[in-house]
Amino acid sequence: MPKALFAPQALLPDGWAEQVLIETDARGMITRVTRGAEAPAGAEHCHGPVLPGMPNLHSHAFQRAMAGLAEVALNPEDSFWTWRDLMYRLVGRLTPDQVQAIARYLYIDMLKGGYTAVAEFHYLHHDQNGRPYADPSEMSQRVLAAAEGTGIAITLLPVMYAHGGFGGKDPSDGQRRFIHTTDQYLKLQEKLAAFCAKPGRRLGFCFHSLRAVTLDEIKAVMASTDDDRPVHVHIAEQQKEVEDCLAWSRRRPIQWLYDNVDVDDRWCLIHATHAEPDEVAAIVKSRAIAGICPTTEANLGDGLFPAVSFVDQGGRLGIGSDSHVSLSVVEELRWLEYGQRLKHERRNRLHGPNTKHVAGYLYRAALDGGAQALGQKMGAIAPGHRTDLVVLDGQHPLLAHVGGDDILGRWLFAGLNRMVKDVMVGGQWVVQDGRHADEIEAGRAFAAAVKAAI
Ligand code: NGQ
Ligand code: ZN
Repeated sequence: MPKALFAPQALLPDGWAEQVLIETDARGMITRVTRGAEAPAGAEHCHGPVLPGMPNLHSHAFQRAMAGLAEVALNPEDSFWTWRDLMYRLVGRLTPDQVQAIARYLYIDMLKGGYTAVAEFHYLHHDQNGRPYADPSEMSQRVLAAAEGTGIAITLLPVMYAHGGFGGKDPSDGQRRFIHTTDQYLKLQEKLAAFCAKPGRRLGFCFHSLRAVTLDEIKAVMASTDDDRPVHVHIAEQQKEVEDCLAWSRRRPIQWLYDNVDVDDRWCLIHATHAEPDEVAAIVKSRAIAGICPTTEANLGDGLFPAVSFVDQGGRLGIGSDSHVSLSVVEELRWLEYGQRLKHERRNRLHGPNTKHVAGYLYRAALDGGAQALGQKMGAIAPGHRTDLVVLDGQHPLLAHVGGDDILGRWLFAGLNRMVKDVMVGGQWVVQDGRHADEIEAGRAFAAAVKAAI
């Protein structure tokens, strides 16, 4: 049904506005936005500041099952790689039912944290023995079903994963559930294209990392279609990955990618943590998105992306919750800025040419970068965009007497998820008064799935 929504304050593409009327069509797309309007009879009133909902550009849904359980110093050398061993143990056991239950509850928590769309970087494809399911798209279907049931929009990124190290090394046993030949991968893409051709869904290409695919494989996948599907890849997250890439090719991972592949604005480089100045400049020039996952990068001891110089040059970025140790827009954006403050020993590091307001810059940049990375028309309260909205708690004392970007400053630097009151995706309310209609039942199913799996 078409809707008329009335907001006391709303963040529009050209700034904050008051008394805003947002009209939508039956498909949940915004048709008209009027500032300084009167609320027409029958309009739904939003009881607080209204923002575009945030895209989450990087998720491995199943990892929510182990979030917080790997924080035990079992080995003095604990690192990303020992965490990965623990993660592979979980991977070895999960069933399709469990993956769906875990993803469903995860996506509800994402909605409650202010995310209205997710890019699911999905590589758990096969059964426990590494054999494709009777329907090879089984696991992908489970992830799509989980998203649909919760109301979150999704860009599904089925992952091409063929090798266990640079130069086409054989995969390890722990990776058996991820592996495709190029032909198998392209068949999976073809099948999923039909399922993703509906509102709230998008399909993209995805290479797990340069460790997992060869140049020929990248080229074959990229040549398989001329549409503008988004393309995601993990890159340069850990020093060991950089060292291994140098040993193999005498190039660093980002350097190698730009030397060999035509990277453009369809691409999203996940992490890009260890980027040298020439690599930072190459990413900026290509207009690719840097997909930063601050809480996971901190949790895994990755290092800090050179965000200050990237942003100063006009680089585009977005945020992802990745391993899901946090499901909060607040925490990702706050730690993106705080990492740079701690590194540079200065305040207010990330801002743009049009705003010196850090929270205002971060929120807008992550909206634009996230929408580009997911390849969906969202991230703005403007005609032609999906009606994905977050309504903050207009009664919260911290939000009283502040306006404009100070609203974002309060929320992102002094607030918490609790300030998210209502959330709408595609014209439907999915969170109201801080709750999702299915959260209790989905929480029980999650707990049962995790109990059986770990
Ligand atoms: C992943 N996760 O694929 O889930 C990776 C770890 C790898 C993060 N990098 C595994 N956060 O990179 O090989
Ligand atoms: Zn990842």
